[in-house]
Amino acid sequence: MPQLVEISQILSGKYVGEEVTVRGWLHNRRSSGGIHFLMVRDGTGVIQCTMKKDRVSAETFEVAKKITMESTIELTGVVREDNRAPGGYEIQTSDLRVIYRAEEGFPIAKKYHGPDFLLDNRHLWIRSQKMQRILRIRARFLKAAREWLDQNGFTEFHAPTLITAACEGGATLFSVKYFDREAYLTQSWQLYAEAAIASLGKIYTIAPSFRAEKSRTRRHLTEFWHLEVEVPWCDLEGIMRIEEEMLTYILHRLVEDPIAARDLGALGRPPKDLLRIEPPFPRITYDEVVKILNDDGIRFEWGNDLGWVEEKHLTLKFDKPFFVTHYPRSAKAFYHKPDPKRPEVTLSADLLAPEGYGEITGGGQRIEDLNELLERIKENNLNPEDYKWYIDLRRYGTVPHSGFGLGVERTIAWICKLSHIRDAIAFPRLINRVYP
Ligand code: NSS
Repeated sequence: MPQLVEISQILSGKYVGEEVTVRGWLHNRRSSGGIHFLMVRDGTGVIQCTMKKDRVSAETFEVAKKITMESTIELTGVVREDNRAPGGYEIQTSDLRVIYRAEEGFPIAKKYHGPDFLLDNRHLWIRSQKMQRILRIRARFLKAAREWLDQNGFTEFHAPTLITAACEGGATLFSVKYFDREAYLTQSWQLYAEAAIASLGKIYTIAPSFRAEKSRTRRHLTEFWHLEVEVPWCDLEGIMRIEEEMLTYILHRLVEDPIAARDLGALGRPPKDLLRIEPPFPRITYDEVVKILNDDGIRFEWGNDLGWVEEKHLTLKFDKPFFVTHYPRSAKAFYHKPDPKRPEVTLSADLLAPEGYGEITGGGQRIEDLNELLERIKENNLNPEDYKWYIDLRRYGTVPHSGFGLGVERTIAWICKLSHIRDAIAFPRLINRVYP
């Protein structure tokens, strides 16, 4: 058998003039005169394979005529450069073997399907070119994030998923029956991360977080992937620098990678948009945001958290990510450190993606003082008993520290210019969907 190769390698220009074998799924087929055009997909890419009647046996030509979509096949032929072929290369087929013939009637046809149909058939829809591209970018995004964090001295740390105390408020906790008591699914690794910095120093995680979000929006999942970072001896400005450096590195790595760059372009994101993003990102205060909104005729009261309408309006004014800092203590969770110069606001920062997308990270400086933490727990009507071990951290070797959490799907949605967060993950969990 000629050498078995990956389609991505053919598309990168290797193997021109050589005979190769590819193995994959029949993505599509059309015939015209004496030629079959077979689109073959192998998980690394899709390539056009032409089959001319006079180049193969009559039997093989007949097999190709009757083959069903999504059948698994092995195909051999010579690679040619051809700018009429999608991707610029094609295989001139000399042999074709069907490994498993798919049933007739693959549910996803070449016609418009509504979002519910595609979500019901998500196990098949993830084979689409669009989903392939997004999932590849997502994988490369996380690889680049790990690279940056590892190169900069961060240690990966894993926090539990089953927990007993809320980090981001009780309203969005999923409760789980834990033998004869109640437990919850984690909303964030943060409280455990604050314990772990005294063991490992600078740390990060990439893990799922859960929120029982009751609203149906284009930017909320009930299960999302959270890239979180926690750093001892770090203040608000320090953590914003880490965020902008890390995100810039990731974006530039994506653009430098020919496959990711091609995927971005095909999804409607010109790679150069990402290449011009460089630190420092603009920083505006919450107070300035309130003024901008009201000046623009959007009535917004100081003290509230920014919602979708406000963020959308604001982010349309920017073409790179920017920080909103110093949110009021009434709009932020109990662990945020009040600004010593102005205790009604916190040393917090959210990073907002431009072009109408909005918040992609949340974070800031944490309270390190025991009494201040006790006071904030009380102010938020939380039970100190539930936070006993977390409070302990302020008794034994407390330290100024900061951290943030980046929503992976929100960030991917912005990078790939998606209109809904559900397409940034293979099997989205939404208020009305846990299947398939
Ligand atoms: O609630 S956050 O703003 N902050 C935290 O959870 C901190 N405890 C993180 C930390 O400092 N370690 O959530 C962080 C990010 C937020 O900016 C979004 O990008 C994302 O997590 N996020 C979500 N993505 C998708 N769906 C939902 N429901 C969601 N909630 C938050």
